[in-house]
Amino acid sequence: MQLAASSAHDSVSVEPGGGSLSPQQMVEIYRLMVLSRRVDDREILLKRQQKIYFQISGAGHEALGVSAALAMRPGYDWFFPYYRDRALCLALGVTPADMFLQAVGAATDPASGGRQMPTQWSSRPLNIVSLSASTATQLLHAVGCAEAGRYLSRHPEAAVRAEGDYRAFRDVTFHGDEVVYASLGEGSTSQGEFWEAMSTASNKKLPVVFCVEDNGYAISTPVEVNTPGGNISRLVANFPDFYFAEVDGTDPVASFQAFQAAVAHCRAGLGPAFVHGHCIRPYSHSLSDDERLYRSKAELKADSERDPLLRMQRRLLREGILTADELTALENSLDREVAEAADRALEAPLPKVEEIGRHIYSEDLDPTSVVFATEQAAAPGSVSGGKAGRAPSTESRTMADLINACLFDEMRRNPRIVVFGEDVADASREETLAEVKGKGGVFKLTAGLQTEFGSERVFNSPLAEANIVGRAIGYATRGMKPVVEVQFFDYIWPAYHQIHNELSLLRWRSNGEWACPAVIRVPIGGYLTGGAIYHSQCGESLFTHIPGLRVVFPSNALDANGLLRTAIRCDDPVLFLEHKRLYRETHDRAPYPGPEFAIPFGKARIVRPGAQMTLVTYGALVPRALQAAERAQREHGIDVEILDLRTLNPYDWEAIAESVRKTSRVIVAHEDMLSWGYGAEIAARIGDELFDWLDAPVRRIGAKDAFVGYQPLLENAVLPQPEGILKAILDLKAF
Ligand SMILES: Cc1ncc(C[n+]2csc(CCOP(=O)(O)OP(=O)(O)O)c2C)c(N)n1
Repeated sequence: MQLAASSAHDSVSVEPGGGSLSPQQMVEIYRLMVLSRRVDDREILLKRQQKIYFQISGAGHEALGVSAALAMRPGYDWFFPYYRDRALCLALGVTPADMFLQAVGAATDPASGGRQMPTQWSSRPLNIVSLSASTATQLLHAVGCAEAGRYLSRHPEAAVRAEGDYRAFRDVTFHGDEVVYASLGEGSTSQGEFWEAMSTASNKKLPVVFCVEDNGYAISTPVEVNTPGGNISRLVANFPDFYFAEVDGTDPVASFQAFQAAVAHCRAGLGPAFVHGHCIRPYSHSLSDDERLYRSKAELKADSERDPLLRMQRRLLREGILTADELTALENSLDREVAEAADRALEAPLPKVEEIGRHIYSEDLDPTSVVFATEQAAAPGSVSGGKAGRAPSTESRTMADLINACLFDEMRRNPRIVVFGEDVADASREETLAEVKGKGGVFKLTAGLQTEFGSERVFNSPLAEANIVGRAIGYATRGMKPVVEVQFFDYIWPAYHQIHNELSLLRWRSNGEWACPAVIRVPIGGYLTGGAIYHSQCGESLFTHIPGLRVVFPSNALDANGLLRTAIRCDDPVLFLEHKRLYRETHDRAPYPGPEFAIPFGKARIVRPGAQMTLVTYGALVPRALQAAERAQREHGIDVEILDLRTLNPYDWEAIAESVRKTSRVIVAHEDMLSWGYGAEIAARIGDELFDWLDAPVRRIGAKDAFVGYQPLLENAVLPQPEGILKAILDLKAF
């Protein structure tokens, strides 16, 4: 194994030998390495005894983990490790007892309270951010975390907690030179998020140490299948401003020297670092895997000769740092420590089943609460908001205007807000702003924000949706308030993984220790005449199906303003869906309602009171339903009540129930496809809970289970139209 560090831009020679490490440090490294292996071995025993439920080991990775931890500062630097980083976590200060509490799924498991598998580390005091089982997602969080640290050090005023601020404005800490660690296996470098994270870290010269722990396999898939040419260092070598080191990751001294240099490079603000450590995987992928099924005997033997524990043991003896007796004594004492910690964990209290719903949402701030009921208190029309400032104005403004105005207001109010996404800046090349008006989003919703608040708070992301959401999560874990934009709902899918498995879950999976109350604004929907398949999509039920995520879908300018304000001040992650067709309509305009105007979530609006039938809807179907209801009244004398849900999670069940009890007939209508759509849930619940009140079956209206075609005839045929809604009203009345 070569010991020479290689670098395209910056290089370091990693010499064999103890270097700057004292004998005591060498012993401490060995102690931590053995401790890590012993915890693994004990867990394997417990798993075989069926006392724990899952085991995946850090065996073979100990030298890398311990040396990375020793080169960094626990509780000062930030850590986004992966499941093999047991030794890293032990060296940072996680105890064997904590690990066994994870393994048994105890209520007192500090990482997750029994919610996550063991090795999904988390420690708030140590700045180890709770990780999921998804490979490589955490790298983008690390990037966002590093950006937030830099932002806070340049804007210390943002760290000050203003009087009266909600819990959403968390206490933040920063030092100005903190470094962020992010690790992964070599197989996971195939994930797009790895490349997205490397790109942004390089572009912004962020202090992130990426550590690839290369054990040669991703479960049964050898390195050359994942990595063209078989060596990830060669592929990343041209990323600018990186410090690169490729080391024998079974040698803690070489690894420590590489990490020391990497951390120094990052701390000095010179850019990110990439440490590629070649290590081994002596215990199969996990206890569910048997590597003898796909690895040759010769290969396994060669690996075992590189076992980092054996090599370190030999070295300590060879260099006279420990005698054989001292080694044995050390190992025996670790055995006792580990056995005692495991025994204690087996006695630990188990999680309470009735608490399964805790920490899905914030327990500190309820977005349905009266705190946000400032609709009445506002003075509509008193000021204009937005770029123009707060000059008196009573003119009606579009939904686009009032969303923009809300962003201006909130950014003025809260220095922790950052806005990023594709094309949201006025101009990435700031110098051109002297002569151009600026872009400010493809729909101009963020126009003027960069000019007003500067390029550190409003900036363009790369064209990569997972990058946007992943970085937002990283920002939010530091207490920042990212309000990001995904340019079109049709292209949210690369970010779906981040939204589903990370954004919405962080609070629950960490048992309330971490949260990421970010806002994702997304233009959505059709009725565009020519929008076709890829600019007309809905699909909100795929997001309302995710616990932990608030989903908002306003139908008019005033609601959009008030709901966006609540979204931004809320302590939960929010998906804020903005219907493109409604952005500049004439019928849904309103005067600017002032900078404190907010609407609580989960409060439907009665758009049209009626006595004979209820029509539950939202978004662009609100004006279409209204058209149909007016005709039903005028031409057929049917009095339809229309409820605009405004927010889809939470939704206003009470308002629905009250209306249905009054009318006994109900239609649920939405623009998204009918089958498995949002209306199915509402209809099912009405059938379940209000059956006795119904005089007719619950009807649903939605798009055909097809795609929106480019030719307007094809669009009209697929999306629900007022005529179709009217027909449903007549049919239901006749039932
Ligand atoms: C996004 C995602 N896809 C698949 C998996 C299932 N899985 C878990 S670990 C793993 C292999 C990872 O290999 P590597 O990155 O080389 O790390 P190693 O386990 O070898 O340390 C796979 C495929 C997952 N957890 N996440």
